[in-house]
Amino acid sequence: MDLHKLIAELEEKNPAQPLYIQAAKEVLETIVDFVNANPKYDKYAIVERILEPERIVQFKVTWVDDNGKIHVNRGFRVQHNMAIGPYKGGCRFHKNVNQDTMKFLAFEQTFKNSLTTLPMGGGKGGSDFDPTGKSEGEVMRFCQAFMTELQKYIGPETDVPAGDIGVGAREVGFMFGQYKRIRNEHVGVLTGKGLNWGGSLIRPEATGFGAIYFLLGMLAAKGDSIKGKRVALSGFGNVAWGAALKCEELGAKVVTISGPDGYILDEDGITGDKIVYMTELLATRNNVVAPYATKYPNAKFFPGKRPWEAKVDVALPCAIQNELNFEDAKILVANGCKYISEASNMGCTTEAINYFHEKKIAYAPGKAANAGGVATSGLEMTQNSMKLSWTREEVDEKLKAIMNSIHENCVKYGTEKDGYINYVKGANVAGFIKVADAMIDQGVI
Ligand code: 8G0
Repeated sequence: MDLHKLIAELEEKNPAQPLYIQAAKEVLETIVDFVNANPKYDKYAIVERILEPERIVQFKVTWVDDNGKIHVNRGFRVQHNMAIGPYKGGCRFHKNVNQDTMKFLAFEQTFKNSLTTLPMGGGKGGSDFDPTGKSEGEVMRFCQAFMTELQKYIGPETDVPAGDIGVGAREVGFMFGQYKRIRNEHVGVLTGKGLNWGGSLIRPEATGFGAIYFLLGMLAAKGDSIKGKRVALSGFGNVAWGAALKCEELGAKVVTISGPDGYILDEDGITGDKIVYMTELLATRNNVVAPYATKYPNAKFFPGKRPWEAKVDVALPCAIQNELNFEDAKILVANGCKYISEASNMGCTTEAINYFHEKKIAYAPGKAANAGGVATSGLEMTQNSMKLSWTREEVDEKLKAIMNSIHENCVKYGTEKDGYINYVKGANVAGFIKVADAMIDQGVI
């Protein structure tokens, strides 16, 4: 493959889509040597084909607020690649969502889902609907209007959405209800469902748990341990919550969480009832973290700042794409941070990642470190197909085994001559191989 030509074409074909270009460029740059060493991929034009989403649907979502005012939002579903299983990926409701966001997330999802070892293709969806401050009735009407369109394109063997930023168990419930009403089928068309109507144990915790299980692999690879490590989390949603629970259980000390309004530094550690309080904060849907410092006066609130200025050993971005930039990376490293396990999707900018690599810091990209979320969704799909429910222990064992296998694959394809593990390269090459080989087997389609 001709890397420069492909990047030039990528930029030309995707004008004004910087996130998609960022995600795709990173993959191209890290798989180029592998692809050029294996001519079959060029023969079947696999790289060119994997760069093009199989289908993008965009639709109008019209809904009425509590005051009778009519609103119009955009809904999206990007069905990126179906080579190894039905499309799978969450739905994000966030004011910044556009086609670029959806394309980059669906592209990353294809590689991530491949890494999980489970049969899932890559997809992503969502809307520019902003749930901040919306009433329950407004959210329900929005979800119903969204699903009225989306249901045309999904199904348990076709495309299985789930939640993501702004979409939790409540929204999945509203969407499931509407799908069931329209199609008259109670099937596993969504994951992240409630426990008594097809959901899986551990799914809410899975992304955070998985990111910590992956971190255990990163630590072990350096002969290090998690005990006593100081950890900075960003965000205060589902992912940060799961990570905080697992850190407490394993003896690491979480000292930060954050929101769009700033970050909290709690030197006493974010444990026990404070982790429960994170879920209460989230449930207010005000999208601010400041009230934590009122409830726990020993903690400090830094308005407008990000948690990466705290002195920590481990950083876990758990919020949103490009939330950790070059300046943040420099401060983290200067303060002695040695491990970054990315729980958000594309949480670090390209410049931040390059800096971590230059300084030989262990950095795991989201598509490896946060794959536990979608992996557990895959386990939910299996339970739905078998019409049974596994215990907490059974799901947790499988999740641990999956995260271990992803770590091993990253080591296999990402270890450099000096022994440094380039997790970005490892994840991209390992994720690529499975999808690419399946595409070759299935012919030119
Ligand atoms: O379960 C899912 O399909 C899902 C939901 C939200 C995010 C992700 C992800 O892998 O980023 C997956």
